[in-house]
Amino acid sequence: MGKFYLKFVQPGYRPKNSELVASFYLEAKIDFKEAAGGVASESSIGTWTEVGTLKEENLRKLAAHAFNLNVKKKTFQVAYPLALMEKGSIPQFFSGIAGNVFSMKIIRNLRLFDITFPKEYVNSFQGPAFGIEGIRKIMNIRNRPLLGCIAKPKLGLSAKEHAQLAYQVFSGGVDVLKDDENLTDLTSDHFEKRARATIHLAKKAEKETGEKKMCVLNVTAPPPEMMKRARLVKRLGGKAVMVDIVSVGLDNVQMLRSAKLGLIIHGHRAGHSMFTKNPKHGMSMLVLAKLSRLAGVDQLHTGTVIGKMEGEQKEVLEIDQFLRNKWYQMKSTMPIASGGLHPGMMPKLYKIFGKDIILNFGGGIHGHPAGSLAGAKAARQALEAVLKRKSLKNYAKNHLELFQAMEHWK
Ligand code: RUB
Ligand code: CA
Repeated sequence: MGKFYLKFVQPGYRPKNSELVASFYLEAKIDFKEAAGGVASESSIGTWTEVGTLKEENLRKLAAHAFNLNVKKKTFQVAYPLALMEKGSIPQFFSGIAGNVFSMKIIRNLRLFDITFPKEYVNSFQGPAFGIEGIRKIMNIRNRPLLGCIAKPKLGLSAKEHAQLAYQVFSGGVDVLKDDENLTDLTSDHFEKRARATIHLAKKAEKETGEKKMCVLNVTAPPPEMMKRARLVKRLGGKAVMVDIVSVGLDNVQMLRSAKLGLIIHGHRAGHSMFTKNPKHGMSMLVLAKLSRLAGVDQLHTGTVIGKMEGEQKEVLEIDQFLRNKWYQMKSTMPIASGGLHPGMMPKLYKIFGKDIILNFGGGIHGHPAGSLAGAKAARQALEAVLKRKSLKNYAKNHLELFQAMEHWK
């Protein structure tokens, strides 16, 4: 078995521009080199033994090559010829490169921590329909982060209460109000009722404030229902839908994108830590972010650095930078920092993330001692202070809601 796998190892291999190059961390139960070859074999054209049906010519043309082996660091790379890949297909990517290899007995731990895709492969995907530029145009916000809010409690509000909450935070200065990840179509809060009422009140808030307001409605559901709900949002004049990318799968995100509904796709990543959290096994959030951008996500949750969720600064910034950077023909994706944030954190958030970000507050708005409207005002005041280069402490002297927030979350 191991000897056959060595056919897939070429330590000094120089990958071609047309190849995908995956970077792995590997803890093997057998010789490292043989195991690395095993990963290259099983994720490309090989199996555990020689088979007469595999012609030498095909082996030469289609075999993936393990190279750049570092036994001490337990890392290696695999170059995959483009001919192994179905262009424009996220499912086929998972079935090959992120497939059976994670189940092999010869492996104790295996992590796909990065991947580079060739131009032809990237350009075969639709990618985001809007990207950062498109979102800024729709929202008419040029030079600052977008201020987002998650309706809270995450479940338990009626559709009417949810819409009224949206109206309050929009009036207070929030740009984007989103459903939470498990809020779909519930007996206590029907999707259609929520969508109608929330979009209606968002339009009212737009007229009153002169600002654009975005409701992000969660269409996460089995695919036909997901599509039905997205079409409803479009008919109602909505701007965006949210989808839980791990729950529905990136193939269904591709389907949503292919429908060309003219809606911004907001990607919530609930559940990603099942395979991204263990640093020795699974797939990194960076790889998931690359795949999400290919699939067509316009806005993606990537971590806060200082909030309540996992994600070190180096990792989060690397992901965010990737999402904003040029990538062949692909539009950008706007990162979202969300989870455990409150207005007092605004200076740090702006310093870490800059302006191309959605700063998203749930508890940090609705937990304000004077209520959600005051919470929204406090968050907007904090953002204003930062943009005017004033300290929150000074700004709070003339801004009651910010003052109250800072007293509350010391
Ligand atoms: C945050 C929240 C989101 C998290 C998800 O609410 O509801 O689901 O942002 O995490 P709150 P991530 O502001 O009350 O903490 O964005 O890291 O995927
Ligand atoms: Ca949530």
